[in-house]
Amino acid sequence: MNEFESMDEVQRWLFSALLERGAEVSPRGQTTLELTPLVFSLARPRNRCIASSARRWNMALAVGEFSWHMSASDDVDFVAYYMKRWRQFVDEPTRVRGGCYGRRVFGRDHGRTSQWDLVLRLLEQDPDTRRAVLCFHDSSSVLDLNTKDVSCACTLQFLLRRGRLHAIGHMRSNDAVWGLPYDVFFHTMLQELAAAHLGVELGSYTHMAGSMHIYAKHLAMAREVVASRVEPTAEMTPMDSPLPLQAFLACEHEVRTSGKIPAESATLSKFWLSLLDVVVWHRAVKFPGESVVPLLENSPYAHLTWRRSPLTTDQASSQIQS
Ligand code: 5HM
Repeated sequence: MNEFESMDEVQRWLFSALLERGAEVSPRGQTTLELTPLVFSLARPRNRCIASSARRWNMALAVGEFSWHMSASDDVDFVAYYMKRWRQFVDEPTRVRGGCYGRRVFGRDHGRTSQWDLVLRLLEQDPDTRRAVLCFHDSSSVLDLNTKDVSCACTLQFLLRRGRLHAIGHMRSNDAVWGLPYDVFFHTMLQELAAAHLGVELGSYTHMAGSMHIYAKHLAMAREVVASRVEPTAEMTPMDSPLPLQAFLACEHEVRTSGKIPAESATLSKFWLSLLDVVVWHRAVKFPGESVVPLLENSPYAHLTWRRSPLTTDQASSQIQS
Protein backbone atom coordinates (compact mmCIF):
# COMPACT_ATOMS: atom_id res chain seq x y z
CA MET A 1 0.00 0.00 0.00
CA ASN A 2 1.25 3.50 -0.86
CA GLU A 3 0.80 5.24 2.49
CA PHE A 4 1.59 8.91 3.10
CA GLU A 5 1.41 11.47 5.90
CA SER A 6 0.35 14.47 3.83
CA MET A 7 -0.98 15.60 0.44
CA ASP A 8 2.38 17.28 -0.22
CA GLU A 9 4.00 13.82 0.04
CA VAL A 10 1.27 12.30 -2.15
CA GLN A 11 1.75 14.97 -4.79
CA ARG A 12 5.53 14.57 -4.98
CA TRP A 13 5.27 10.74 -5.19
CA LEU A 14 2.42 10.85 -7.69
CA PHE A 15 4.03 13.40 -10.02
CA SER A 16 7.28 11.42 -10.15
CA ALA A 17 5.38 8.15 -10.72
CA LEU A 18 3.35 9.73 -13.55
CA LEU A 19 6.48 11.28 -15.11
CA GLU A 20 8.47 8.03 -14.88
CA ARG A 21 5.85 5.36 -15.55
CA GLY A 22 2.74 7.10 -16.91
CA ALA A 23 1.47 5.68 -20.21
CA GLU A 24 0.51 8.13 -22.94
CA VAL A 25 -3.20 8.14 -23.71
CA SER A 26 -5.40 10.83 -25.28
CA PRO A 27 -9.10 10.59 -24.38
CA ARG A 28 -11.16 13.31 -26.07
CA GLY A 29 -8.02 14.20 -28.06
CA GLN A 30 -6.10 15.56 -25.04
CA THR A 31 -2.71 14.00 -24.29
CA THR A 32 -2.15 12.70 -20.78
CA LEU A 33 0.22 10.42 -18.89
CA GLU A 34 -1.83 7.84 -17.01
CA LEU A 35 -1.48 5.26 -14.24
CA THR A 36 -4.30 2.77 -13.91
CA PRO A 37 -5.52 1.89 -11.37
CA LEU A 38 -3.94 4.03 -8.66
CA VAL A 39 -4.44 3.69 -4.89
CA PHE A 40 -2.91 5.55 -1.96
CA SER A 41 -3.68 6.18 1.69
CA LEU A 42 -3.41 9.33 3.74
CA ALA A 43 -2.67 8.40 7.35
CA ARG A 44 -3.50 11.93 8.55
CA PRO A 45 -6.45 13.23 6.53
CA ARG A 46 -6.13 16.72 8.09
CA ASN A 47 -2.93 17.04 6.07
CA ARG A 48 -5.19 17.79 3.12
CA CYS A 49 -3.66 21.13 2.09
CA ILE A 50 -0.71 21.46 -0.28
CA ALA A 51 2.00 23.86 0.84
CA SER A 52 4.41 23.41 -2.11
CA SER A 53 5.05 26.86 -3.58
CA ALA A 54 5.92 25.34 -6.98
CA ARG A 55 2.35 24.00 -7.09
CA ARG A 56 0.45 27.08 -5.88
CA TRP A 57 -2.51 25.08 -4.62
CA ASN A 58 -5.54 27.31 -4.15
CA MET A 59 -6.99 26.97 -0.65
CA ALA A 60 -9.76 29.47 -1.39
CA LEU A 61 -11.01 27.24 -4.21
CA ALA A 62 -10.96 24.20 -1.89
CA VAL A 63 -12.93 26.06 0.81
CA GLY A 64 -15.23 27.61 -1.81
CA GLU A 65 -16.02 24.26 -3.44
CA PHE A 66 -16.56 22.76 0.02
CA SER A 67 -19.04 25.56 0.84
CA TRP A 68 -20.77 25.03 -2.52
CA HIS A 69 -21.14 21.30 -1.95
CA MET A 70 -22.28 21.73 1.66
CA SER A 71 -24.94 24.19 0.45
CA ALA A 72 -26.30 21.38 -1.81
CA SER A 73 -25.93 23.82 -4.71
CA ASP A 74 -25.66 23.28 -8.45
CA ASP A 75 -25.40 27.02 -9.16
CA VAL A 76 -22.59 27.84 -11.62
CA ASP A 77 -22.16 31.46 -10.42
CA PHE A 78 -21.52 30.27 -6.86
CA VAL A 79 -18.63 27.96 -7.72
CA ALA A 80 -17.28 30.13 -10.59
CA TYR A 81 -16.88 32.96 -8.03
CA TYR A 82 -14.01 30.88 -6.63
CA MET A 83 -12.64 29.76 -10.00
CA LYS A 84 -13.74 31.21 -13.32
CA ARG A 85 -12.54 28.08 -15.11
CA TRP A 86 -15.58 26.20 -13.75
CA ARG A 87 -17.65 27.85 -16.53
CA GLN A 88 -15.66 25.88 -19.14
CA PHE A 89 -16.80 22.58 -17.63
CA VAL A 90 -20.56 23.09 -17.85
CA ASP A 91 -23.09 22.79 -20.67
CA GLU A 92 -25.80 25.01 -19.23
CA PRO A 93 -24.95 28.61 -18.23
CA THR A 94 -26.52 28.43 -14.76
CA ARG A 95 -26.50 24.82 -13.63
CA VAL A 96 -23.80 22.20 -12.98
CA ARG A 97 -25.16 18.83 -13.93
CA GLY A 98 -22.35 16.30 -13.28
CA GLY A 99 -19.92 17.61 -10.65
CA CYS A 100 -22.52 18.90 -8.16
CA TYR A 101 -21.76 16.20 -5.59
CA GLY A 102 -23.11 18.17 -2.64
CA ARG A 103 -26.46 18.56 -4.35
CA ARG A 104 -26.61 14.79 -4.80
CA VAL A 105 -25.56 13.98 -1.23
CA PHE A 106 -27.16 16.77 0.82
CA GLY A 107 -30.17 17.55 -1.40
CA ARG A 108 -33.57 16.96 0.18
CA ASP A 109 -35.66 17.37 -2.98
CA HIS A 110 -39.34 16.51 -2.63
CA GLY A 111 -39.00 16.03 1.15
CA ARG A 112 -36.56 13.13 0.75
CA THR A 113 -34.08 12.37 3.54
CA SER A 114 -30.61 13.22 2.23
CA GLN A 115 -28.01 10.51 1.52
CA TRP A 116 -25.85 12.16 4.19
CA ASP A 117 -28.52 11.84 6.90
CA LEU A 118 -29.21 8.23 5.92
CA VAL A 119 -25.51 7.32 6.05
CA LEU A 120 -25.04 8.90 9.49
CA ARG A 121 -28.18 7.15 10.75
CA LEU A 122 -26.88 3.82 9.45
CA LEU A 123 -23.56 4.29 11.24
CA GLU A 124 -25.37 5.11 14.47
CA GLN A 125 -27.65 2.07 14.22
CA ASP A 126 -24.97 -0.41 13.13
CA PRO A 127 -21.47 1.00 13.77
CA ASP A 128 -19.87 -2.04 12.06
CA THR A 129 -21.87 -1.50 8.86
CA ARG A 130 -20.32 -1.88 5.39
CA ARG A 131 -23.24 -0.02 3.81
CA ALA A 132 -22.31 3.59 4.67
CA VAL A 133 -21.65 4.69 1.08
CA LEU A 134 -22.32 8.12 -0.37
CA CYS A 135 -22.98 7.90 -4.11
CA PHE A 136 -21.66 10.81 -6.20
CA HIS A 137 -21.88 9.10 -9.59
CA ASP A 138 -24.40 10.31 -12.12
CA SER A 139 -24.64 7.87 -15.02
CA SER A 140 -26.94 10.11 -17.06
CA SER A 141 -24.09 12.61 -17.56
CA VAL A 142 -21.12 10.20 -17.70
CA LEU A 143 -22.69 8.04 -20.41
CA ASP A 144 -23.59 11.02 -22.58
CA LEU A 145 -20.72 11.64 -25.03
CA ASN A 146 -22.09 15.08 -25.89
CA THR A 147 -21.66 16.55 -22.41
CA LYS A 148 -18.50 17.99 -20.87
CA ASP A 149 -20.26 18.37 -17.49
CA VAL A 150 -19.67 14.94 -15.96
CA SER A 151 -19.22 13.38 -12.55
CA CYS A 152 -15.75 11.91 -11.89
CA ALA A 153 -16.14 10.98 -8.21
CA CYS A 154 -18.12 7.77 -7.80
CA THR A 155 -18.44 6.92 -4.10
CA LEU A 156 -17.19 7.70 -0.61
CA GLN A 157 -17.47 4.85 1.88
CA PHE A 158 -17.14 5.20 5.65
CA LEU A 159 -15.95 2.31 7.83
CA LEU A 160 -16.02 2.71 11.62
CA ARG A 161 -13.42 0.35 13.00
CA ARG A 162 -12.02 0.28 16.56
CA GLY A 163 -13.38 3.74 17.29
CA ARG A 164 -11.89 5.41 14.19
CA LEU A 165 -13.81 6.52 11.12
CA HIS A 166 -11.94 5.53 7.97
CA ALA A 167 -12.99 6.66 4.50
CA ILE A 168 -12.43 5.26 1.01
CA GLY A 169 -13.00 7.52 -1.99
CA HIS A 170 -13.37 6.09 -5.49
CA MET A 171 -12.98 8.17 -8.66
CA ARG A 172 -13.52 6.77 -12.15
CA SER A 173 -11.16 9.45 -13.52
CA ASN A 174 -8.84 11.88 -11.73
CA ASP A 175 -6.73 14.78 -12.99
CA ALA A 176 -3.70 14.79 -10.66
CA VAL A 177 -3.41 18.60 -10.80
CA TRP A 178 -6.80 20.31 -11.12
CA GLY A 179 -8.90 17.46 -9.70
CA LEU A 180 -7.17 15.32 -7.07
CA PRO A 181 -6.22 17.93 -4.41
CA TYR A 182 -9.74 19.40 -4.35
CA ASP A 183 -11.42 15.97 -4.43
CA VAL A 184 -9.31 14.77 -1.48
CA PHE A 185 -10.01 18.03 0.38
CA PHE A 186 -13.77 17.54 -0.03
CA HIS A 187 -13.77 13.81 0.79
CA THR A 188 -11.66 14.21 3.93
CA MET A 189 -13.73 17.19 5.11
CA LEU A 190 -16.84 14.98 4.80
CA GLN A 191 -14.95 12.26 6.68
CA GLU A 192 -14.04 14.66 9.50
CA LEU A 193 -17.56 16.06 9.59
CA ALA A 194 -19.04 12.56 9.89
CA ALA A 195 -16.50 11.62 12.62
CA ALA A 196 -17.39 14.79 14.53
CA HIS A 197 -21.13 14.06 14.20
CA LEU A 198 -20.61 10.51 15.48
CA GLY A 199 -18.19 11.61 18.23
CA VAL A 200 -15.42 9.24 17.06
CA GLU A 201 -11.76 9.62 16.12
CA LEU A 202 -10.67 10.37 12.57
CA GLY A 203 -9.14 7.32 10.83
CA SER A 204 -7.20 7.10 7.57
CA TYR A 205 -8.36 8.14 4.10
CA THR A 206 -7.80 5.87 1.08
CA HIS A 207 -8.12 7.19 -2.46
CA MET A 208 -8.68 4.92 -5.47
CA ALA A 209 -8.73 6.14 -9.06
CA GLY A 210 -9.55 4.01 -12.10
CA SER A 211 -7.52 6.45 -14.20
CA MET A 212 -5.08 8.83 -12.51
CA HIS A 213 -3.57 11.16 -15.10
CA ILE A 214 -1.72 14.39 -15.76
CA TYR A 215 -2.33 16.61 -18.80
CA ALA A 216 0.59 17.61 -21.03
CA LYS A 217 0.12 21.30 -20.08
CA HIS A 218 0.98 20.47 -16.43
CA LEU A 219 4.16 18.46 -17.01
CA ALA A 220 6.59 21.36 -16.54
CA MET A 221 4.98 22.31 -13.22
CA ALA A 222 5.05 18.66 -12.10
CA ARG A 223 8.79 18.45 -12.85
CA GLU A 224 9.32 21.65 -10.85
CA VAL A 225 7.42 20.20 -7.85
CA VAL A 226 9.44 16.98 -7.96
CA ALA A 227 12.73 18.95 -8.10
CA SER A 228 11.79 21.46 -5.40
CA ARG A 229 12.71 21.20 -1.73
CA VAL A 230 10.23 19.64 0.68
CA GLU A 231 8.22 22.34 2.44
CA PRO A 232 6.62 22.01 5.86
CA THR A 233 3.27 20.25 5.75
CA ALA A 234 0.12 22.19 6.39
CA GLU A 235 -2.03 20.15 8.75
CA MET A 236 -5.43 21.72 9.34
CA THR A 237 -6.57 22.24 12.92
CA PRO A 238 -9.14 19.65 14.07
CA MET A 239 -12.80 20.42 13.46
CA ASP A 240 -13.83 21.53 16.97
CA SER A 241 -17.55 20.99 16.36
CA PRO A 242 -19.74 20.23 13.33
CA LEU A 243 -22.54 22.40 14.73
CA PRO A 244 -21.52 25.84 13.39
CA LEU A 245 -21.61 24.54 9.80
CA GLN A 246 -24.92 26.27 8.94
CA ALA A 247 -23.75 29.56 10.48
CA PHE A 248 -20.50 29.25 8.52
CA LEU A 249 -22.45 28.71 5.27
CA ALA A 250 -24.60 31.78 6.02
CA CYS A 251 -21.45 33.88 6.59
CA GLU A 252 -19.80 32.52 3.43
CA HIS A 253 -22.92 33.50 1.46
CA GLU A 254 -22.84 37.03 2.87
CA VAL A 255 -19.14 37.58 2.17
CA ARG A 256 -19.45 36.13 -1.35
CA THR A 257 -22.54 38.10 -2.32
CA SER A 258 -22.00 41.44 -0.55
CA GLY A 259 -18.39 41.60 0.65
CA LYS A 260 -19.70 42.23 4.17
CA ILE A 261 -18.73 40.19 7.20
CA PRO A 262 -21.92 39.39 9.11
CA ALA A 263 -22.21 39.74 12.89
CA GLU A 264 -23.02 36.00 12.98
CA SER A 265 -19.30 35.35 12.37
CA ALA A 266 -18.78 36.12 16.08
CA THR A 267 -20.64 32.88 16.90
CA LEU A 268 -18.26 30.69 14.88
CA SER A 269 -15.81 28.40 16.63
CA LYS A 270 -12.11 28.71 15.83
CA PHE A 271 -12.11 26.02 13.14
CA TRP A 272 -14.99 27.56 11.17
CA LEU A 273 -13.74 31.11 11.68
CA SER A 274 -10.38 30.15 10.17
CA LEU A 275 -12.21 28.79 7.09
CA LEU A 276 -14.25 31.99 6.84
CA ASP A 277 -10.97 33.92 6.98
CA VAL A 278 -9.95 32.09 3.77
CA VAL A 279 -13.25 33.15 2.15
CA VAL A 280 -12.56 36.74 3.21
CA TRP A 281 -9.03 36.55 1.79
CA HIS A 282 -10.44 35.45 -1.55
CA ARG A 283 -12.83 38.41 -1.50
CA ALA A 284 -9.93 40.76 -0.77
CA VAL A 285 -7.84 39.61 -3.73
CA LYS A 286 -10.85 39.47 -6.06
CA PHE A 287 -12.07 42.96 -5.14
CA PRO A 288 -9.00 44.85 -3.89
CA GLY A 289 -10.97 48.13 -3.90
CA GLU A 290 -13.21 46.97 -1.06
CA SER A 291 -10.32 46.87 1.48
CA VAL A 292 -11.66 43.80 3.25
CA VAL A 293 -9.42 42.95 6.20
CA PRO A 294 -8.50 39.53 7.60
CA LEU A 295 -10.65 38.16 10.42
CA LEU A 296 -7.81 36.50 12.29
CA GLU A 297 -4.48 37.91 13.35
CA ASN A 298 -2.92 34.46 13.45
CA SER A 299 -4.61 32.33 10.82
CA PRO A 300 -3.32 28.74 10.75
CA TYR A 301 -3.52 29.06 6.95
CA ALA A 302 -1.67 32.36 6.62
CA HIS A 303 1.12 30.65 4.65
CA LEU A 304 -1.51 29.48 2.14
CA THR A 305 -3.42 32.75 1.83
CA TRP A 306 -2.80 36.25 3.22
CA ARG A 307 0.93 36.12 3.75
CA ARG A 308 1.69 33.59 1.06
CA SER A 309 5.23 34.25 -0.05
CA PRO A 310 6.41 35.20 -2.63
CA LEU A 311 2.92 35.70 -4.13
CA THR A 312 1.82 39.31 -3.81
CA THR A 313 -1.84 40.30 -3.60
CA ASP A 314 -1.69 41.45 -7.24
CA GLN A 315 -0.28 38.12 -8.39
CA ALA A 316 -2.86 36.27 -6.31
CA SER A 317 -5.57 38.37 -7.86
CA SER A 318 -4.45 37.57 -11.41
CA GLN A 319 -4.19 33.88 -10.46
CA ILE A 320 -7.78 33.89 -9.22
CA GLN A 321 -9.00 35.61 -12.37
CA SER A 322 -7.23 33.09 -14.62
O1 5HM B 1 -12.92 12.26 -20.07
P1 5HM B 1 -13.33 12.52 -18.64
O2 5HM B 1 -14.82 12.61 -18.46
O3 5HM B 1 -12.73 11.53 -17.67
O4 5HM B 1 -12.75 13.98 -18.29
C1 5HM B 1 -13.04 14.69 -17.11
C2 5HM B 1 -11.77 15.30 -16.56
O5 5HM B 1 -12.04 16.05 -15.34
C3 5HM B 1 -10.76 14.24 -16.16
O6 5HM B 1 -9.44 14.73 -16.38
C4 5HM B 1 -11.06 14.08 -14.67
O7 5HM B 1 -10.07 13.41 -14.04
C5 5HM B 1 -11.27 15.53 -14.24
N1 5HM B 1 -12.01 15.71 -12.96
C6 5HM B 1 -11.42 15.39 -11.74
O8 5HM B 1 -10.26 14.95 -11.68
C7 5HM B 1 -13.27 16.23 -12.98
C8 5HM B 1 -13.99 16.43 -11.83
C9 5HM B 1 -15.39 17.03 -11.92
O9 5HM B 1 -16.30 16.49 -11.12
C10 5HM B 1 -13.38 16.06 -10.59
N2 5HM B 1 -12.11 15.56 -10.58
N3 5HM B 1 -14.03 16.23 -9.43
